[in-house]
Amino acid sequence: MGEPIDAVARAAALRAEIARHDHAYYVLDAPTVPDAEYDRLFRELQALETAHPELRTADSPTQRVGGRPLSQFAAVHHRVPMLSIRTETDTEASGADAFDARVRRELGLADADAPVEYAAELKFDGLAINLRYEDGVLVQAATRGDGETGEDVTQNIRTVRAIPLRLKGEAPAVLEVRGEVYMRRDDFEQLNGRQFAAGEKTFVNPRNAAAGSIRQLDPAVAAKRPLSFFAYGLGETIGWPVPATHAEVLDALQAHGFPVCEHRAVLSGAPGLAEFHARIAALRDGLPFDIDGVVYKVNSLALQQQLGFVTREPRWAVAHKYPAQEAVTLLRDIEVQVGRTGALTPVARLEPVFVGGVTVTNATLHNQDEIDRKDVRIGDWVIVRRAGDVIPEVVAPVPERRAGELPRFDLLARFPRCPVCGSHVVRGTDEAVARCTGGLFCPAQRKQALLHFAGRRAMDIDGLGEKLVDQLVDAAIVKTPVDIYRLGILALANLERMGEKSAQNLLAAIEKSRHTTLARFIFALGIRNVGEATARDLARHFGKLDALLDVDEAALQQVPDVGPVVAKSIVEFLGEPHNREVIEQLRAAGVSWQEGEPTDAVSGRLAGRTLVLTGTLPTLSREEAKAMIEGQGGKVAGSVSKKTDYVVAGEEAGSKLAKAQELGITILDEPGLMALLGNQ
Ligand code: I6G
Repeated sequence: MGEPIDAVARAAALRAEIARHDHAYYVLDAPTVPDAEYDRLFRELQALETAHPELRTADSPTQRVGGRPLSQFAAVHHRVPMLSIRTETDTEASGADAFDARVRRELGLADADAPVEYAAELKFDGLAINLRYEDGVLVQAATRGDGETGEDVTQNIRTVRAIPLRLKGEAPAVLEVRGEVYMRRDDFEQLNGRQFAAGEKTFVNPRNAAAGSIRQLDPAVAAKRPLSFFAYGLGETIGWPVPATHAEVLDALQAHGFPVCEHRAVLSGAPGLAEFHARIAALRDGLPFDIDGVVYKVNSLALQQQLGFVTREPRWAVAHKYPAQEAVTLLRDIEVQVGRTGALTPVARLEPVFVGGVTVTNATLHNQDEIDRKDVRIGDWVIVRRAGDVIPEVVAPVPERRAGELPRFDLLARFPRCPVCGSHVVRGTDEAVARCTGGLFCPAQRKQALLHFAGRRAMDIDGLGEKLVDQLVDAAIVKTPVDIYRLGILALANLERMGEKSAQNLLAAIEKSRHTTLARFIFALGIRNVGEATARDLARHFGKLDALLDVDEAALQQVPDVGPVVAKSIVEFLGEPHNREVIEQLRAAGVSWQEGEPTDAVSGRLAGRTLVLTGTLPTLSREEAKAMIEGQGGKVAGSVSKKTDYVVAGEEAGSKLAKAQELGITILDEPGLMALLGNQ
């Protein structure tokens, strides 16, 4: 029984429309419809095909995913062998000269003859694939294998949305298109993030991720992998008008709906090739995908035929490489580098290796989480990557080369103290980074700490900016903030670009800064998580510096807006003897401020407010709640009246709660009270 004409026509129209949107989105990178509209079209087609299964054609976009898992891939014989391409490992311009000279010799050209015309493209770092279209429909996709026989990966290739399921334009009897399946770097990073979060294996680089995805036996898994594709050549063709040049072949493939990389050119002779090689080298790090070189082909297909092959490699093409961006070497040790903010970055000490054009001996490991994610251990053979000017990084270990059990690396266990200043190293519960608590004392943090100390909102030393701090620290004239107050005219005037007048101005500014406020002084100390507002709250709450110096975390949390994280930072900072020393030396050097009384009782958040407690609170005892309220200047009363501002009610609150409701008084639970106290 035939299907209703309407349904047949509608399904065909939907397939064509969805294919158009896919092409716009995945090939042209220029979406034409909102996602919701696309989804609606897709669902309509699915519904039609469910009602009329006969309408489900091989080129239907609904068929991109849905194949069953395989037990193994079938073998595919390539009707036209998939050749490999000769590589030119001389990464200099001379590599291009050598190829051009060979081509000219083989073609019997004399020096006086015209330059050869070449087509140049990028050498994408992915997996080569042959796509077979019969009567315009994708019927088979295969890997290269040994060039004669590959694996049938059609189900997985169908999931790659940039690959058309039906050719645009005139459909030849047979058209085999060759190209590279690859993964963009941003897609790769996101995929690895998702894999790690799901506790699944992460991939070493985009190439491995692409190849692994195409070799997946379960197409549902492959469908979740963000793969891309570039077409670059032909296999078998029947009934297809083959153009005269390679550049025109690429144009024709583009017209059939394939993605063809925009970075391609038709060039003249060796100088053209060398120029292309250099131009792409400059672009390389900014490309959204990895390449390992460029490909040159003699542009004329007639000349290609004349040149023919040596063994399995065409004489008319070459891949001109760039210096490899990855290499394998031995991880000898892990040390740490202390940054200007006190962050400890683990650094791999490597057996020297040539990568990305230089010899690399150190590479970053970022932080403990990254070490765990990659499972890198001292003694491992590791893959090191250096792309462009970026800092070399350890990408992954080579698990097959791990000699027996190696202990896991634990940064805090290995570096409980800062290797630069000996202060304790800590890592916040939600922080990826471990930090030195040395602050003002730690030489690694010295310049940063001094700049902060002298800043306009801190001690406000006019004229003590970045350049001067650099000079003073580099000349070892200033080590800690105290040294600023010991500066003399001689030391200053001898500095570069500093005349006597400027030196005098600076000394005057330093002198002026000696008299400050407690809030500014606390802020100037550069305690982590203590900003200007918190410093002000601390000054107001404690009134005197000595009152602050020996408090514990619980007492600190009585201060408005000071929660556990800030309280911990303060206690850690003040717990370091070096920091105490700096504070004492500053006082001894004459830095001073007006001290006051603790002021929360009159100016705390609850000053002038009356609260009533009733019932049992979930975590706070009545005494604790009372102390906290009073700590903020509030009063706790025994009964509810019109003068009551808040009633804090817990479990089994009785008549006081009823009375509060009657009087329309604001009722708080424990979290509400905490919020009121500024202690969420
Ligand atoms: O034209 C090409 C561009 C890129 C290629 C090529 C390539 O590799 C990523 N690889 C081969 C084997 C051939 N042409 C023949």
